[in-house]
Amino acid sequence: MTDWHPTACILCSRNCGLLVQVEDGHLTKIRGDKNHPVSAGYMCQKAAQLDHYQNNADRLTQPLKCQEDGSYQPIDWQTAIIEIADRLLDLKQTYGKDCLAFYGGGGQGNHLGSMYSSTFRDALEIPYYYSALAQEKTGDFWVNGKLFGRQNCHTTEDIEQADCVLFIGTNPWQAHGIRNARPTLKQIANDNQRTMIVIDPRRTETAALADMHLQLRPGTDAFLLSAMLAILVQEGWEDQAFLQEHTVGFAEVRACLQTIPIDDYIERAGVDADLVYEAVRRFATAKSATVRVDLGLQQSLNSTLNSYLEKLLFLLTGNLGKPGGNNFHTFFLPWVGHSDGHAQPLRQTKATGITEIAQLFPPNVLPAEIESDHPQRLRGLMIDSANPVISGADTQAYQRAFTKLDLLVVVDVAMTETARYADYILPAASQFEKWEAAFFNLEFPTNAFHLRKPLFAPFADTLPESEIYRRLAVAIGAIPERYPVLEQVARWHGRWPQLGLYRIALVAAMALQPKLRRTVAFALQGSLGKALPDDSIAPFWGVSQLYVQQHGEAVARTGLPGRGGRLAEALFQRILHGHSGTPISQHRYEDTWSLMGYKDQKVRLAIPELLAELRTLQAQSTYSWPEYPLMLIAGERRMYNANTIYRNPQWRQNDAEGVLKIHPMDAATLDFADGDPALCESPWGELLVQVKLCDTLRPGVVSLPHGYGLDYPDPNGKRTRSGPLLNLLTGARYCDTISATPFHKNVPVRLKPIEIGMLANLK
Ligand SMILES: Nc1nc2c(c(=O)[nH]1)N[C@H]1C(S)=C(S)[C@@H](COP(=O)(O)OP(=O)(O)OC[C@H]3O[C@@H](n4cnc5c(=O)[nH]c(N)nc54)[C@H](O)[C@@H]3O)O[C@H]1N2
Ligand SMILES: Nc1nc2c(c(=O)[nH]1)N[C@H]1C(S)=C(S)[C@@H](COP(=O)(O)OP(=O)(O)OC[C@H]3O[C@@H](n4cnc5c(=O)[nH]c(N)nc54)[C@H](O)[C@@H]3O)O[C@H]1N2
Ligand code: SF4
Ligand SMILES: [Mo]
Repeated sequence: MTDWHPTACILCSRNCGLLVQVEDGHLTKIRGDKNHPVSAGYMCQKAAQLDHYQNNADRLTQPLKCQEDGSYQPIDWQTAIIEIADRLLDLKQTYGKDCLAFYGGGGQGNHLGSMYSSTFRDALEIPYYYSALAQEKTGDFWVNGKLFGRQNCHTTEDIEQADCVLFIGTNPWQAHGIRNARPTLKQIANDNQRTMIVIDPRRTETAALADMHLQLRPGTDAFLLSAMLAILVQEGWEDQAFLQEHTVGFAEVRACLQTIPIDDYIERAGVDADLVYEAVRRFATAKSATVRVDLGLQQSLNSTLNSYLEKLLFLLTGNLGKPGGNNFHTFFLPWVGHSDGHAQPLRQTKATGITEIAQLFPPNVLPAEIESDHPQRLRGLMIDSANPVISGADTQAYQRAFTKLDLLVVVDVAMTETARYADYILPAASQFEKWEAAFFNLEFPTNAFHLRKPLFAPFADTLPESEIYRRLAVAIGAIPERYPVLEQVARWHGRWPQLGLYRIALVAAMALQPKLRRTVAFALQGSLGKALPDDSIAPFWGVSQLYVQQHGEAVARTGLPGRGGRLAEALFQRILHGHSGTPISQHRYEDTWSLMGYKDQKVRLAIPELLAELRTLQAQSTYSWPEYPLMLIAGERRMYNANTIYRNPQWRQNDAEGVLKIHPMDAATLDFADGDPALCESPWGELLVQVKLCDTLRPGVVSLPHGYGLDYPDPNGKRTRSGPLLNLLTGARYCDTISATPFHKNVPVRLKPIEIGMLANLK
């Protein structure tokens, strides 16, 4: 009988535990792993296709260097590493470190390498770190900083226990984002004691299960949510005891909310007023209520303000820090930073002057930073685990800007549209060919972590990122090739971890050599790593130590023995041997408050910048694109899209074309029938699409899927683009003023019929 091996799905932030069978380098059978502490056997239809990630025609096999004629030739690892290191150092010396940036460093499932890439980044002092997170979540992080004292005080949702669940701009049925989405949603729908409310311009699969659906006009969340909050205070439904005990600033917020013209705002949002009043009543009077949001709220007009308003909903009703509410969670490895200007001055980009949030910079400004004529413009860029030519707003801007870089290095498993602009392409081993882990450990009260063993040896001449960045760090002179003393002590540790000798030696070495402190991930890899099944996992020993220092009691509550260093050792051993994932901490609900940034544990409800924006909302015109009468949702999550992780379009079991959904009324006005081709034009670009009539949309709204438009060889070997490359339609400057997150969900467009004869001339 063939063995089932534990691993995880790498397609979305849930990282469901899987059991797989393998044969001849293929994943042959895939099912959910019941032993996974969070997903407990769940998986969705996308995971069944994972062999398309592992095996496809675009897998990179060896390092490549771009030649003068634009072609790529193989180059050996050592030469590539030395040339890249020299060119990075040379750029830094010639133009100063501000000319360097890093993008990505971990996708939906491969975060282990980011411990090494971030250490390399720090060692080279690369100041600008761009990330896909900063085109969705930085508005949220900024608000968290103001309300809770730190930008990484991130809240989770206790959906399973909530009496009332409010989903705003998210469709968990398809996108997941919550634990075991489909059974969880069905459970709420089948329980008439509980209420599900959805705010979405489409009647999504989630909305169809809901008790109430507020099908708003896209981009009007700030109007609808502020009207809901105004109703809440008008009716006196706020939780006075909670506000008194846990917050300051309510009077100021209430004064602002009392000026909201409720009926006008509800009308602008285009929803039925009675439905809105009833939704507020149900939410505010439920025993427990939680708010779950995602891109529909964060990638739409007023995005940072929206993030504030949705949080006020659970804060004013006292739903923070209790079962069935929103709660702070721990991070096993804190991958969201905090930028407050105290530890070091806040960094700003040179050309667009955008300020860091959570230590991140937004992809929306990247092309402008490269194309600028500022003397310290961006010249050297490293991209790892991201495909911004496809996924960033304004594809044309990326294509233009990337040709103006002095150096572009791409680390990926596949030959991507972004890699085609690189000077050097470094091939990474796939996530099933190396030890891996995802840092999306956002659970509360029980948090969990899953370290995965490789299923296969690295393909061809590929390397894991831990080794790629180690070699680069050695080549720039940041770390030694070996750590002989620590390595020796680590051997003893391997035999007698209970003596804690390695810990003492490491602390002493860091005290003696401050440089080692900055590159400790590599020191662990090069010493303790030698005594472990794989050197790349050694930093988790250090991470376990830090996690226990901060959350020791919660770690002990999971049933682990000892305290301090011993407890950390026990946690590390459990992670190392728990191949289906393990719990790492068990908090009590009241502990939520100790996870907050402000020492007095009081939420600062009034955010002056956003209250000011709220006061001027009325003057905001609801629609300012008369030439573009339709509103495009540019990036819907469907059955068969998964970012740009699968390259072979064959993985899709339906919707190969990635159709543009349009309401039958709009289709009738424009004289379109199902399956017609159309030209979709926005103020920023145009795209050929195929229309599909769909009455679940609000009239006036059209929708295209995210993650299409990749080039892949067809059966004759000819590279062909499949489906809409929708970022040809989006604009880099069409974004939030505070966070620069794009307004992808509210792109103004118009549709034109096209003759079949015109097709050949179009993109
Ligand atoms: N199948 C699949 N699942 C995925 C992914 C994938 O590519 N495919 N990607 C993963 C990633 S990276 C992410 S970030 C998540 C995103 O997960 P979600 O944000 O849940 O998914 P989306 O479909 O992008 O958008 C959510 C909803 O917002 C609605 N919406 C559009 N405009 C507005 C508006 O103005 N206001 C409101 N209130 N709603 C609006 C849309 O109709 C849509 O139903 O999904 C993850 N899961
Ligand atoms: N218009 C529009 N644009 C969007 C969105 C939208 O809704 N609308 N959604 C946005 C969102 S929420 C997100 S998160 C981004 C996602 O877009 P990106 O940040 O570009 O990330 P992915 O598409 O997940 O691409 C992951 C890359 O990692 C590579 N990879 C896979 N495994 C490994 C590995 O082990 N090592 C290395 N080095 N590489 C690996 C894959 O080959 C792929 O090239 O797209 C955004 N773009
Ligand atoms: S795509 Fe997300 S929800 Fe589906 S199996 Fe993978 S991790 Fe789980
Ligand atoms: Mo995302």
